[in-house]
This record gives sequence, C-alpha cells and structure tokens, in this order.
Amino acid sequence: MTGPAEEVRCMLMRGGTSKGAYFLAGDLPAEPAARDDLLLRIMGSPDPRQIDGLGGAHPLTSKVAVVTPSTDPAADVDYLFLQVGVDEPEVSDRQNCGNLLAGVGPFAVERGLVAPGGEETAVRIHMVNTGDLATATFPTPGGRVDYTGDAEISGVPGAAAAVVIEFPPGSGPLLPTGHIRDTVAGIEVTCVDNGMPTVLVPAESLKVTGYEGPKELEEDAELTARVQELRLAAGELMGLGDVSTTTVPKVSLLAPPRHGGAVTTRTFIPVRCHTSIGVLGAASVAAGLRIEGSVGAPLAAPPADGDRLRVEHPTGFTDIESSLTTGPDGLPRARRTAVVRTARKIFDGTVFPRPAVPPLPAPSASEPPSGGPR
Ligand code: NQM
Repeated sequence: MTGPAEEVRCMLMRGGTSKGAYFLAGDLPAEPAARDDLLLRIMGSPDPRQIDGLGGAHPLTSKVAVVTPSTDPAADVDYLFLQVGVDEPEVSDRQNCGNLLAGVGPFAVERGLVAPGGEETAVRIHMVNTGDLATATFPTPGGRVDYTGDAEISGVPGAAAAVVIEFPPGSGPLLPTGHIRDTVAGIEVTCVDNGMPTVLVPAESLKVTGYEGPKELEEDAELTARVQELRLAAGELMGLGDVSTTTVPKVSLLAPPRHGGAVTTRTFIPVRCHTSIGVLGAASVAAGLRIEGSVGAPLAAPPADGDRLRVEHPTGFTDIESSLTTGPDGLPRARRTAVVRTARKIFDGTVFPRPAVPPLPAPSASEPPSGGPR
C-alpha cells in the first residue's frame, strides 16, 4: 500500500552553463538528511542516466539551489548550493556554484522574495556554502524578469539577458596553503581559492598538451589517476582534509592561450572534465594567473592593463574581471571579481519524486523467518 505521491514546488533553470532545480527552502524538509534523500529521489540519483528524475546525467546538470530570505543584513536572500551525485547517492554542500548563482536573483524575484527594482533589479546574495556575498543585477522591465537579451556566453546556444555578478573580496585567503607554489605528488602547482578551491597545474607536467577534449582526457586512465593523486594531496595542504569523496578542490590544467585569451584550461570537477569551466573556478584561475611567481604566470598572456581576463576552455571562453591587492601578511588577496552570465527559467511547477524506499518491517516473534514458507 502506498500513500499519496509527494509533490514539491520547483523551478528548473539554466544558470550559466549549468542547469538545476531551484527550491524555496520552505518547500523542502528542514532536516538535511530528509532533504537530501528527497533531492536524490527528485533528481533520479543514483543512476548514471538519472532516468527517473530531473537530473541530466552529468554533474553540470545535477545541481540544486535552495533559496530563502536572508537573515544577514548585507543580503536579500540566502543561496545554498547542493551538488547531487549522478551515480552515487551523495548530496554535497562542500562547494559553491557560480553558474547556478546566475539564476538565484531571477528566482528570488519570480517567487516574490525580492521586489523588482525598476528596469533593473540588483539582488544581494549570501552564499551559504562559503559565507561570501555576491550581487546579481538583471533586467526587470515592468516588474517582471526579462530573460531575453543579447548577451552570449560560450557553451550556451543563442543569446539571453545579461546577469552581471559582482563579488566583493572573499572571506578566506587567496592562497590557502600560504605559498605561491607547492610541490604536490612531485609536481609544482599553485593552489588558489577565489571562491572555488582550485589546483593550477601546467598541463605539460602531466604529460598532456592541455588542448585535448574533455572526453579524451577523461578516458586517459594514467592522467586521471595522477589528477586524483594530486588532488588528494593538495586537498590536505589546502586545509580541506580528506577530499576523496568531495567535489573540491578542482584541478585545472593550464596551457598557453590559442585564441587571443590569457590561458587555455581543462578543468577536472573533479572526476569528469568540465565542458567549459565553472564561474568561480575561472575566477580562481584568473586570480592565480595574476600572482607573480605562480605556475600559471609563465605560460599565460594576461592583458597589459584592465581587469578583464579571458579564460579559454573546451567550448570557448569565460571573461572574468578581477583585481588583487596585498594583505597585511604580504600575500595577495582578491580585491574585486565580476562576471557576466545569463540564466533562463525553463519550467515552473510541481515535481513528483520517486517514492521513498519503505524501511523493511522488523521481524516479529510470531512471523516465520523472512523468505521462509508461510
Ligand atoms: O566554479 C562546476 C559549474 C561548476 C561550478 C564545477 C561553478 C563555479 O560550471 O562557480 O559554477 O566546477 O563543479 O557550474
């Protein structure tokens, strides 16, 4: 006997080059274990095809944003990002996502959490995963979110309204190990965190060019083993502890630019290779290239002036505006980071999760052993 189907209010949105399910916190269970169980059933995980849920069978399309009015006076809304495993029954809050972030402001207006502010609305967002702030500005003519526009971002067909995201200086150090270079698993790397813990590695140190496609890199067993070895060791050094089951740090392989940008990237997130690059991942690469003495500096071609830097990736490029300053400890710190993204509402409605697996009934003394004849 089953009860009535569960139903949950949900909006599916593309945020930048990712896609995810957006929820009001009040529409989900407050208790994290119950919430995560529900989200796995909504997304269709664990299953490599996520055939019985909303997930798109890739980490970039198996994401969740949970939004609620903020209690932080510096913010309008709180945004909790959850990465839902595709083939593992895991839901992680250990990383942030700058792509789904692009949909948070529009979602907050759509759900009435923030009143539209005229032709444009600026929503101040507290990113719960890292404690950092962001402000997203997007068009709201006539008091409605307008998703149409002429902004193009690599990895997304067509054009849409720009969502301009500004990040004030982050709360943590830019160099989590306290060093510009570290030798990890025998390789010189630079560990950067400008919103996303990222290990920068010259591609040639891992015996690849850095221009291969994501599929070819993912299928290179020797490379992926090295990337994982390096990530585990770097995770410890970066103060992240045992990262064997977490999605951070990311590993970004760097090579000289080929299309007029500042650098070429191939980024492991951390097992699959990104088809482009995450927003905060790109912000971390951009900051890393600006640090004199980093492993990225000699192979990069950063612009002579201005804050804008173009990070090339497998499907195009991401432009990041960033500038650094020096902290009291003499180490570099982020001063400002900004990026242009787009987002789009795909559907708004009710999602029906796969039913929960009922707990096995406890055997009673009067019943024969399970599986036995009755
Ligand atoms: O770095 C993928 C993405 C991301 C995260 C990942 C992101 C970011 O492309 O800000 O957006 O690195 O797992 O959405």
